[in-house]
Amino acid sequence: MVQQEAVWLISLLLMSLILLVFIFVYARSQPRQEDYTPLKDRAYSLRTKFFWFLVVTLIPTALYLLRDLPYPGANAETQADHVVDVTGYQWRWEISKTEFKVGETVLFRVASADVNHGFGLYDQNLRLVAQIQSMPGYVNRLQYTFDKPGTYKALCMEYCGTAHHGMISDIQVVAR
Ligand SMILES: [Cu+2]
Repeated sequence: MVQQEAVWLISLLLMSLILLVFIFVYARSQPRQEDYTPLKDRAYSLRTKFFWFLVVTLIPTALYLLRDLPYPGANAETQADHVVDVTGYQWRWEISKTEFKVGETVLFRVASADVNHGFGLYDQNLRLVAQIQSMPGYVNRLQYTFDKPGTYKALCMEYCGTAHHGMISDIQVVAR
């Protein structure tokens, strides 16, 4: 009995001590208004400056980046000089017209007769200039304006079997 009372007393003492620590920390943590006023003012003025900085830089940037809007959409046939049908086969391309003049805008209607292919249009330095999926059951539209003369190439961009690498067709673009 005596032991139990001693343990109880010690527990009570320790709990009080912990409570005191909590009260001390809580009392010390109360913000004193006057300490923070200059800091708050500085932060708010910084925030206001940052806001105007964003307004001044981001609005012109957005306008500049969106200057090409509206992008030519899916119903762009009327704007194109030629509408060309492209069909992917294992392993060749069938392209209804392969000779164009510089400055001409071509709308490629790309489909596939068998499996998924990728219609990739490369300029004569083999730099990719336009690409779209060639899929069975879909006609995907890709519009491109040839701005340089030369021999462009259509390459398959999606591995489609043994002779995938052989799916290369030339497209000639001649100066006006
Ligand atoms: Cu292919």
